[in-house]
Amino acid sequence: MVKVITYGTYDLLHQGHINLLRRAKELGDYLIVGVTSDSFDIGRGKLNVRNNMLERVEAVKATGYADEVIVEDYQGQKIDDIQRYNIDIFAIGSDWEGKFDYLNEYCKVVYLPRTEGISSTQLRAETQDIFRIGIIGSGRIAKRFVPESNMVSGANVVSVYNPDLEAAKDFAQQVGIDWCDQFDSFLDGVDAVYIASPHPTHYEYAKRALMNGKHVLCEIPMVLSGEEARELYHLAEENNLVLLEANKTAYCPAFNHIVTLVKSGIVGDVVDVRASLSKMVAPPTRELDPAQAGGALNEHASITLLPVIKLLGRDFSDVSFYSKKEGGVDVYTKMNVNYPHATSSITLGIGIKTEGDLVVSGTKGYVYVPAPWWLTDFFEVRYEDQRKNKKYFYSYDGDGLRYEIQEFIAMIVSNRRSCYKLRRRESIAIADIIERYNSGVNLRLL
Ligand code: C2G
Repeated sequence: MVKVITYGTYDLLHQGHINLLRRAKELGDYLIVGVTSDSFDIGRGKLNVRNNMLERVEAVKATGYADEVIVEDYQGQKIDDIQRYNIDIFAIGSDWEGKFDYLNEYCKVVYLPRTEGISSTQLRAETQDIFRIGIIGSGRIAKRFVPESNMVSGANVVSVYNPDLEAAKDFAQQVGIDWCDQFDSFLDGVDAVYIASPHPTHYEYAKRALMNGKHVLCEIPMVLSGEEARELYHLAEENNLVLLEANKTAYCPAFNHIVTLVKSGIVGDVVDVRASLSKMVAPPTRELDPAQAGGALNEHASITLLPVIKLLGRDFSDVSFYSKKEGGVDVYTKMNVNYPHATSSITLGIGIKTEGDLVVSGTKGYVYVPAPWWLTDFFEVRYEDQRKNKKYFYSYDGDGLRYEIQEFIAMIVSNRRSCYKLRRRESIAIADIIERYNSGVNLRLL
């Protein structure tokens, strides 16, 4: 019996897939089809897959060509499968010509002709609503947003707003979009906005955009007070709009996995979370400008509080801060967030350098994420008995903004107002802590 194996995502199953499966089946007597798992696809940068794994498996089964369907979940699995199932022929479409020659060592490799003129990418584009996004502010992060949004189907950045027309123009010409210095006409031309302006302006822009029926993706810190955060989420809810805080670590696959592993008890009960983030800056820069809500805490608390709030919750008992200030902003802040059964400490610096790692300590073991932990692509779960340690590797593609843009568009498309990766109440709790700091509650200066 000649056994054949082939693999694919089979999203929005189409005639090209069907032809491929038929040809693969004709190569032998028994066809095994490997369908990629959702997490494997995310890991290899396929963020736009529409059908979930079960739907894709069902679609492949319904073609009638597969004698057996298996799930492909990790890099290198093809070699394991070929040996495990005693495969004679590995078949794949000609778009992969040459890429799987390394499998010749294990079985015969056949590249089958690809069906021209049809693809999942094309089908997704044809059926995808396109959302026109306008960027507010044209600084450093805004520049990264444009290429990252090109990786997400459904997101189309069309214009930039900046009250400083020259700055808007410069930016627009660099990235090839329109510009505007009139906020109302800017809003008229978009379906959604990405707010990347100085921190103290976020609230007003978000409010005006929501009141004008626009979805909002807002850079961190979304706002500087809990009350403002509550008000904006309420406004979004009332107007049936998406408001998402662009806390990019929250949406990256490796960080999500840390949260689910810890929540499922892999390190026992969590008793301590320790996160650090330091990025040295040199003047002139907004991080050192008190008028622009500069300082280490305003700049970095949103990211570093994320693992604390996600893993220990919002019911903290007390928060204290220790800061070293220079020129009216904190260049170093140490923050302790304590809970009845756990503690956490956060070290932030823009004028003090330290190791930027994350450690989540529990009664059975701990999770260690090396610097820069907030761009999570690797972490290790460690135990007293080192033989039980486990390392996890992920890809963190590009500048990482694509994950939050993807989440934002998915929420708009599926009419979801809440995102489990960063709950509204978690974002509010973070804003509450930032507010405490800025009003000097439990703050000691060094
Ligand atoms: N295919 C085809 N004709 C098309 C489109 C796709 O013959 N018009 C083939 C592909 O070449 C592949 C199979 O259909 O053999 C599945 O394609 P995808 O769903 O796009 O999956 P892919 O990303 O190619 O995954 O481990 C996964 C594999 O590497 C392939």
